[in-house]
Amino acid sequence: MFMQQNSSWVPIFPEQASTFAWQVDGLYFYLLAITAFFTIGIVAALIFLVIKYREKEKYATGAEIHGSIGLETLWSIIPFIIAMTVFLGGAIVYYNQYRTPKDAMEIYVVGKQWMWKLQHQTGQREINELHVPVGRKVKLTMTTEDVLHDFFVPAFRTKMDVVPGRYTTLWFEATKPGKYRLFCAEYCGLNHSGMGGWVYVMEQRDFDNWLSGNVSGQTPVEAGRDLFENKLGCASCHAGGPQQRGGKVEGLYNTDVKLVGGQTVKADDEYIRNSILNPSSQIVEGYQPIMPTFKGQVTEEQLVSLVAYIKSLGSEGSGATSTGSGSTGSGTSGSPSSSMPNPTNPNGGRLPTSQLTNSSVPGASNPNAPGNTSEPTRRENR
Ligand code: HEC
Ligand SMILES: [Cu+2]
Repeated sequence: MFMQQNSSWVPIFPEQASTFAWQVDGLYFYLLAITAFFTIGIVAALIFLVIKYREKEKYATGAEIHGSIGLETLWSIIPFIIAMTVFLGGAIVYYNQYRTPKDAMEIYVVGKQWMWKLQHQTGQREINELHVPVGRKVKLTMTTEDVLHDFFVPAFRTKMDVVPGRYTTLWFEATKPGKYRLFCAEYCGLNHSGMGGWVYVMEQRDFDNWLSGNVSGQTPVEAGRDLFENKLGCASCHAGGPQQRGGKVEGLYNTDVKLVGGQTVKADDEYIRNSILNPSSQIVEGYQPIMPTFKGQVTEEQLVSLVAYIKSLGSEGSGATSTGSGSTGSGTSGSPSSSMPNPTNPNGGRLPTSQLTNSSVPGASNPNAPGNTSEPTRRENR
């Protein structure tokens, strides 16, 4: 069904298959053209002058030249203008590539010596293969279980480091159905060269078929909810009732969190990940530093799921409970991003942190706080 596409208008170049591929190539050829122009110009001038002014008479002295303001200004201004056009082109390409659009469909990527593990929001998992629809913005949220890797699809002209202990993102919009090479572009050990695969760009209808033809299992959101409520027992502290030891995570995503010490941080993927692995590094104002670390108990894929779950609660406001609600994104309708709204509400229905300064009963001042039935009332003992 798929042909490997390696035809291109420049023989050894990979095909252009993303919206910004032509921009990257354009900039690249512009640089090549400037380099070629000056290299050829200088070498030609050199040869010409060497011949023209070759020694004709022994011990002749040359004419003295005392500078020329006009000439010097000119050869300063022209390179300046050329350098600025290169800068502008680079800035435009960079801006387009590294500012992730809001309406992208999200895919989670975990690198590992020596493979790529990918998961769709509808639950389908892939290894060393990625299926995406053509003409849709796709955002990859990436991390690694071990060492540094780098996700690189030459035909899309984009790549991004995949860094231990962090989330990095990369986005693209494929423009042509086909099968394109995927590489790891950061030396990562013995089998680094074999760490690659294929990206399959499909028409939307084929992609929908592909999604529904693959067992989806749990979606990241469902897996995250399961971990949160059952497997890891997060809900015993975070169920959201009064007298809970930890705050509600509903509506947390993308809000500004006030920390002990006066700092404010944005509750993004990175923050949530860090809250689970290093809870004591960022203590939320009004709470005790009693959350245990889950380092070593959760895999990167489970962390991704927990983040996806907390994110899915983001836009639901303070009336939601942590049980039963949340995304039901198990459908395979081919529209995964619409089942996972990206919350943009700056406060997300969350309590303003200024109301949470009473440390013994966080959330008690919220009239909408659902009663906590899953857990008998507990008090801090300190
Ligand atoms: C023993 C009770 C307890 C458990 C269990 C617990 N937490 Fe926490 N958690 C807290 C407390 C208390 C805080 C606030 C203090 C802090 O920032 O460390 C907190 C903070 C957080 C924050 C930052 C919240 C905010 O409002 O900014 C997140 C996210 C979080 N926890 C997620 C989890 C997840 C996910 C789990 C399960 C893997 C979990 N917690 C398990 C008590 C707990
Ligand atoms: Cu690698």
